Amino acid sequence: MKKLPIFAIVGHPNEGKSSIVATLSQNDSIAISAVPGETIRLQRFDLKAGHEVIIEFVDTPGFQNPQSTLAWFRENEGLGDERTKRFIETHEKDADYHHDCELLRPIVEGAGIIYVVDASRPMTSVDAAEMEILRLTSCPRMAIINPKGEDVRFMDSWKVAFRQHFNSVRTFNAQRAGYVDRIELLEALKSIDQDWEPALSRAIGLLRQDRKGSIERTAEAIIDHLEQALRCSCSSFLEKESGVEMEKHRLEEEYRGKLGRIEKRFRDQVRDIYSIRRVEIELPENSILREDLFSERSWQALGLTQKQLAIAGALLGGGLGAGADLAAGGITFGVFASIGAALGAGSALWKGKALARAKIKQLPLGGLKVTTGPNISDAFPFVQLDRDILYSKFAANWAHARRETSVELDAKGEEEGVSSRWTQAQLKVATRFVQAVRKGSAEATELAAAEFKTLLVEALGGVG
Ligand SMILES: Nc1nc2c(ncn2[C@@H]2O[C@H](COP(=O)(O)OP(=O)(O)OP(=O)(O)O)[C@@H](O)[C@H]2O)c(=O)[nH]1
Ligand SMILES: [Mg+2]
Repeated sequence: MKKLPIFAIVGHPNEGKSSIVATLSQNDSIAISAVPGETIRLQRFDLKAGHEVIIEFVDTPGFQNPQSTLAWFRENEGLGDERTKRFIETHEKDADYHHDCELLRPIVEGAGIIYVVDASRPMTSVDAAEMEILRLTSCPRMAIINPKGEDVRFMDSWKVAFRQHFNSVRTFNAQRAGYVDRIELLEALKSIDQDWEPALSRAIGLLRQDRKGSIERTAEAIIDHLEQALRCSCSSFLEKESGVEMEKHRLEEEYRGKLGRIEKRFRDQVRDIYSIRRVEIELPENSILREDLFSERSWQALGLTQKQLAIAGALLGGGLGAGADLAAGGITFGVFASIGAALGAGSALWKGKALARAKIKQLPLGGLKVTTGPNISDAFPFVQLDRDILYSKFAANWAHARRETSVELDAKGEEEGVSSRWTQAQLKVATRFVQAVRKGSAEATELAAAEFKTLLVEALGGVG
């Protein structure tokens, strides 16, 4: 049994080799460029499950001199790796064969080959030479069609050639492949060399386990975020009643800003869970997630149906009805008259830190405390939840090769909200959590969170 499965990615410049490595190894720091010749030397990237390296991918610049390399391979006989070894020994000091030697080296070390082509272009004699060299090395090898363009005219001729030269042929779009596509490709790699089967099966098992952990952490992050969003409020203190209307507007802005910041923190956390280190992952053009949290489109597309809202309303008791929600987004204002001694936590927000507690007593009596939030609408928690779930699914299936903003996601890339499909029993689980948070009971919140987590794990697509 070979220990660590190693695969070298080979192909013409600009065919998407580094993109395949980035998506398979879940590493978005790999250099990908529209200009051919980006990768100029061999680079090794590990795919890890937890801290354990389970597969190694070797990114290569591709062949430098395939025609004359093939000529040499044809002139020189040799069994197994022996001929490849001799080729490297003979050419390693020759600058004309630098890349060829480099990419053949992992094969001698026991690596398999993943040959990448963009099958939207016709096959050339250079491609034929490359495929023939790989066949003559007799290493385990798979061809991957990375369909960069829509053109399928040449697909059949590619497939015929592939069948003659490779143990397996797969289509894999490096910029769109999600978790399931990645697992399927790894499963297929098992078939190119039986010796790898045990190690790859173990690797896939560890990846699934790792995925399970990520989904559970995501569910926990959603629960934390929802709790913060439900508790979120802003207050200030006014000396005169005449300023209340203006202050309400200002506070509403402040409240929205605060919600936005805690949602951003949540999204940062989710990206971190899925090893997305690029600061902004680009949401598709028509994504509902690009909408403001309180926009009408968000509240129509996400959250509960009218029928469910009636159920949630009854379970929550005393919230706002659906009609009022759409108008105000459930943002409520409290205006409280206060006197110096009664100033609570809200007053500390007044003029920020300038207001020291010791000075509170010097405040004129009879001021007003203005508060925005917490949000009391029945619909709000579910709109926020759907946003979190959609974002999480998007991040969980992010292809680490994606760079350009122009990349469109498949229609299945974004679904409508999840909560509108929840049954009464599921709504009960969710509302129990919302209610516990609103009541401010830490114990009840913790208790409800456990069951809620199971529901969220399921909503995130299960852990399979
Ligand atoms: N549309 C589309 N573009 C892709 C796909 N895969 C890669 N590309 C683009 O093709 C270009 C080349 O991708 P790379 O991954 O750098 O290709 P490479 O084979 O490593 O290139 P070199 O290192 O130059 O040999 C980049 O602009 C990629 O964004 C794909 O599946 N679809
Ligand atoms: Mg490259």
